[in-house]
Amino acid sequence: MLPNLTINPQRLWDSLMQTAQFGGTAKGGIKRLTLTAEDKQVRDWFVREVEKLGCTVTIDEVGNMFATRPGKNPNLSPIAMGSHLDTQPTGGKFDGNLGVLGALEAMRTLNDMGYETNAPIEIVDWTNEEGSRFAPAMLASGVYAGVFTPEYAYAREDRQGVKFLEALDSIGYKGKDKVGAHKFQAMFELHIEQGPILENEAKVIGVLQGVQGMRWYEVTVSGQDSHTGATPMYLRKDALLGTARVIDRIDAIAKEHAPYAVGSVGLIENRPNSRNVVPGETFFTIDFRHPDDAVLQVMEDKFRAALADILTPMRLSYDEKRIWDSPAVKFDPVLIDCVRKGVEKAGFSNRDMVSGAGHDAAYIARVAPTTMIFVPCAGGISHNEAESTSLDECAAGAQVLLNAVLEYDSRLG
Ligand code: HGY
Ligand code: MN
Ligand code: MN
Repeated sequence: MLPNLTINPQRLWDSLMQTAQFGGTAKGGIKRLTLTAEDKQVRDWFVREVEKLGCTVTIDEVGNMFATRPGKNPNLSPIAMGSHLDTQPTGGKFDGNLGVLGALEAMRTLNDMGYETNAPIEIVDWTNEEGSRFAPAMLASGVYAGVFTPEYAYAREDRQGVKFLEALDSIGYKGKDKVGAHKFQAMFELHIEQGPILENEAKVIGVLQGVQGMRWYEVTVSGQDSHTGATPMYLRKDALLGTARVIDRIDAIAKEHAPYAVGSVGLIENRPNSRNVVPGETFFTIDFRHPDDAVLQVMEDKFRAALADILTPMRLSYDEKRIWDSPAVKFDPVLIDCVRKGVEKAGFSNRDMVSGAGHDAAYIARVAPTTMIFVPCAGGISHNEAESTSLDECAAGAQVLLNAVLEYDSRLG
């Protein structure tokens, strides 16, 4: 019979609020871009906290951190609870943080109760989940899963030209462990939903079935800088105008594949960005997502046709490349069942769902049985400094995470 180990909601909340100061913003969010001084602050804090619990910490060559608590049987591969501590530039307090700190709370509870699991239990902090500073997203869990090489990750540059490896070295978190060498037998990831479904249905827990497919592109449009006063409209090669028309078409493509398709342009650079120069060049990014990879392909084909249809008649040239393709993912049925048992034990309302957002779990599912647990966030708002999730919702997620891990562990004994 599994013990009734109850997490400490206030302690979890206090850790969430305490670490929110690392990169905290005036609007109550967090700006903690990966491999910055703020990321180092929260990593240093995390290492101190897990070492207090008697964990051993190993760090791999792209900065993924593994904090392992011993179990009865050292021959059993660890059961992992992972997520990320990096944030968007205008991120919230809970995206990623709840997954790592919820796992910390679960581990603190095991220690409080002196409970010995069969397998070792570990917490994982995956480097650069957000993909905001260094594209693509989930970069280091992708290296761990063999999707990218360490060299590919090292060479990724932010928009200031700083390379991933330089930044990793600058905060002292380039570990010695070969990426992928540190094995675990399962991973559970707790995360906020980042969308409105759970809140709209007044459900507390999302029992995840998988993650939708995602593709990212980069486009450079080239026209001609010219004088806004002296250049007649019919002679212009206005890269920004062409880009604006493409952006509108991207929105239309997503709406043509409603209700699940989404299409966004989030990053745009306009050059020379001077009020009296017709812009000669733009750089912008596209983010397409859909649960069905075949529909994603149709969206991509339409997008590429639109570039030619719109830009060529405007005498604009362009360079387009797909920089990321993360196919739709299905999670492991055994782990999903452990989450269901964990939810039943805790007695929370719940519903099955697929994640709209990307997560490290999407890549880790390629190399180990993986699943996720969601809790609501207010108004479904995330990637926003106003991101908000209540103490009770955070506690519910951490409790289900602990219950699911103990359910899985009990099947090993
Ligand atoms: O892009 C995503 O879905 C994740 O937040 N990195
Ligand atoms: Mn996240
Ligand atoms: Mn995010």
